[in-house]
Amino acid sequence: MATLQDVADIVIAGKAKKTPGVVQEALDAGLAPKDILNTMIDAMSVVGERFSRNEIFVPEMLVAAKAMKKGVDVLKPLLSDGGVGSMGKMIMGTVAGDLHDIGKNLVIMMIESAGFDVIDLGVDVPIERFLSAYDENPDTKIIGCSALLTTTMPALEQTVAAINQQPWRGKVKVMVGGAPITQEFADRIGADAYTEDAASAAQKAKELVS
Ligand code: B1M
Repeated sequence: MATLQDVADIVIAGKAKKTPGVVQEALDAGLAPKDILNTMIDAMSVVGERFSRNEIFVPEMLVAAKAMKKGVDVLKPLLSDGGVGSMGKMIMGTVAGDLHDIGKNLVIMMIESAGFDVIDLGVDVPIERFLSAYDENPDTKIIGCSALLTTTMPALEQTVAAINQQPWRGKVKVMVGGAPITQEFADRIGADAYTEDAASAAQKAKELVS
């Protein structure tokens, strides 16, 4: 029987092969999927703090991220309600220069669960790719952009600025998020919405299209 502490420990240790088993054991012990997910998110914060203190380095961050992804895979069917596409299309990507995708993937998972059909552009997405994805999918209701580094906040600003210049801007909502982003920053760069986490992103997406 695994505890939440076991889940945190296995993610922090970056044991990607063992993580699914520990997550499954935690579920079998009756722990709630949302609590297990939040534990993994908190574990990534611990990893980040250790990185900031130079106690660990990029490879350790990378293996922790892989472990978390494997754990999320186990939870995915339990966290999403399988809603498909009824709310319309959303384009999502992490902005140019930024390789972080765990947060974006969680947002996608929750937004799909809310009934959106998500086009995932991946990480390090150039401005032109956000624009061409809209051209390929002109029925898109929302474009979502993640930025997880303070150094990629300018790329987020430039991406939103480019979207704001498009003739189709009035037909689409722009949503932004990521650890360094604030409501104030989102307002300043001309985004329509900002949310702090994946659950509120799904809620906000529903509000934006209603
Ligand atoms: Co990086 N990294 N990293 N990293 N990394 C951080 C972000 C950092 C805070 C660590 C630290 O120093 N404490 C720091 C940034 C500091 C800063 O910005 N000033 C940092 C750094 C410095 C770097 C490198 C520069 C390190 C280096 O090379 N020297 C490098 C940059 C690479 C690049 O992108 N160009 C780098 C690399 C990496 C790895 C590749 C090793 C790996 C990423 C692997 C991957 O994602 N596949 C990694 C990791 C794992 C982290 C930490 C440890 C964890 C990130 C994470 O997944 N968090 C992170 C430390 C930390 O976060 N405390 C760190 C969990 C995730 C669920 O949270 O991403 O915030 P988050 O997403 C949330 C919300 O932000 C929100 O909802 C999500 C779910 O609740 N959200 C949205 C996100 N997008 C949204 C969009 C929305 C709405 C909400 O609407 C559209």
